Amino acid sequence: MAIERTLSIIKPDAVAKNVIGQILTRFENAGLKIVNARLQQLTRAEAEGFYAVHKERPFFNDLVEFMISGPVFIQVLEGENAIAKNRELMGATDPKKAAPGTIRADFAESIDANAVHGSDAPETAAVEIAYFFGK
Ligand code: RTP
Ligand code: MG
Repeated sequence: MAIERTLSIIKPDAVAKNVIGQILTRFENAGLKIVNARLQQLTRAEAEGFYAVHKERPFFNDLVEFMISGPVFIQVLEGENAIAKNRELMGATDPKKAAPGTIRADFAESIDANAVHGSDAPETAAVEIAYFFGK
């Protein structure tokens, strides 16, 4: 199995709920290592750049507004199959459809305020890690 790195973001709703630690514990218990991290208030330009792939989607403006509504906790997770493992821990985008015990099932409010982001493929993981942490 490959050792991968993935970008994870604890979104403003979960930071406001004071559950950064509980979410990081889930990553750690699943064998993912936090190899870089910081708490940051995103600017509008940073949020728009990060979600540029969704620029034409109807939810883009709401998504950007939400992502700048408060600080986010951004981290790089490393481990075996880190990208898929993180997506599994997160659960489905819509918390109503997320499997019981997943981060979104337990901490997310709605499809908009859904607690966490995780890269969805090796290519996007590399781009997203470089976007926030450089090479
Ligand atoms: P993420 O990128 O944040 O890890 O989430 P994801 O892969 O599960 O979902 P994606 O399709 O990449 O969408 C990015 C974020 O946009 C918001 N969204 N809203 N209202 C809607 O229909 C809708 N669809 C997506 C969510 O916050 C989602 O996480
Ligand atoms: Mg996505």
